[in-house]
Amino acid sequence: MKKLQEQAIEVLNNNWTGSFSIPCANLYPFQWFWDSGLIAIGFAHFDMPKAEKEIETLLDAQWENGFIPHIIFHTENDSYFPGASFHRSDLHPLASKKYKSTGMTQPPVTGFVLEEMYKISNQKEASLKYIASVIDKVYFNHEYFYKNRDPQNEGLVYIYHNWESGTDNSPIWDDIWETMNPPEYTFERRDTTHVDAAQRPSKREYDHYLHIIEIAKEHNYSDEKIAELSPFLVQDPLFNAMLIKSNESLITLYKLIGGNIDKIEQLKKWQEKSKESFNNKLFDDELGAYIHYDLRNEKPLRYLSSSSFSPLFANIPTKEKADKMIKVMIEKFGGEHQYLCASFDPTSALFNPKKYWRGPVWINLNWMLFNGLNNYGYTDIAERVKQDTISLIKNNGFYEYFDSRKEMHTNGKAGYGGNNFSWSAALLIDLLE
Ligand code: 9WN
Repeated sequence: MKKLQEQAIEVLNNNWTGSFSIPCANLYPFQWFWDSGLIAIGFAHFDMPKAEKEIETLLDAQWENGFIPHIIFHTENDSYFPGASFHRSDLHPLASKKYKSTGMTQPPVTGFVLEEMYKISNQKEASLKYIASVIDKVYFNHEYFYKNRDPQNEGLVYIYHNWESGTDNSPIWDDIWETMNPPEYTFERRDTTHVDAAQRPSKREYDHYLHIIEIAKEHNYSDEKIAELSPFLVQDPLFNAMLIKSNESLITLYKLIGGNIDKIEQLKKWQEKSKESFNNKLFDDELGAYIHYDLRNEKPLRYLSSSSFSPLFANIPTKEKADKMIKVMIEKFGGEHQYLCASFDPTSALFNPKKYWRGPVWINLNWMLFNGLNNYGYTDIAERVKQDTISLIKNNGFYEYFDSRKEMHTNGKAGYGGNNFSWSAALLIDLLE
């Protein structure tokens, strides 16, 4: 049998289209924002030109206002719903004229991805030259967020759709669905033709997803109107942690490049304010970790999920807060029958270890937690996250998500969603280095 690394490389090469990667054949046949970034980290270990091209293609789809869309529809393909003709990015006056896309975004990983690529590179000079040629686009993207997605000027940006979070059907959003009553739309799902419906969101959940987009489309994806009217408006700790981590990387990279004093100053200002608000507003002392905040209904969404621990990756908590978080992670997510780290609180009645973001383990979150835990010196638990990640993939294959219950892992059938999934392969390569 081939070594795990070789298998991972094969998955990535098979999902490479020539100028970007798809996350998974049939299920996700286009380019996705945060997938692209995480995939580039994997490629950087064995094929730097592909890693660079991946990011270049993503940034080529940037809008004139700095926005980067969550899906770029490079080709026609009806194996995914909703596609380009539903999303209609052309409604926005500043949308890319070259590529059709969605009118929503995803966690901004590109900044820290560039730094990871630089660290991995064994040709630092060439790598820095490449980074210098693309970094301003990433800066422009961050500027877009702070200018357009922070209506109360807190240093925390909002997401207006659950698909922007990347954690699509988390039970956290259930509270928001209760505030809405969307029409019963008629449409043909494609995801459930590729994956068992028990592992995917429900039809009613999709009605909510589509409805938020319909509202945004009625206003041509205007940020002002979305901030005013979208029934979904959330400050997400994972999303904001990605932005903060990426800010930090941009500072490091601009310093290496030289010059760019104004940008470095601005990035530092964003950092200071964002980290302060993040800790004041999103840390829940009683729960002992970070939570989401519903900006539309002005209320905290008091649930624990793997996103609650992601700020470790961006050096946001103090050591004291981090200690609390580790305790909660071990007590609630780290029982002896659980693989780390379930995407939702295994002690909650809403936990569902088979259903997408309602409980299964995801490799991208594990990769972030592994790195975050190590940064803070929690090396034992970091090692556990790493070994769990390797076991999950070794025992089941390169799936999209995995059952977090150890007892389910007896027959190699506890991997769910899409198989040969790109970021599971990419981040495993990085973990094994
Ligand atoms: C919607 C591509 C994406 C990931 C998301 C994951 C899933 C899409 C879907 O797949 O979402 O964006 O149709 O279910 O939740 O994190 O980026 O891999």
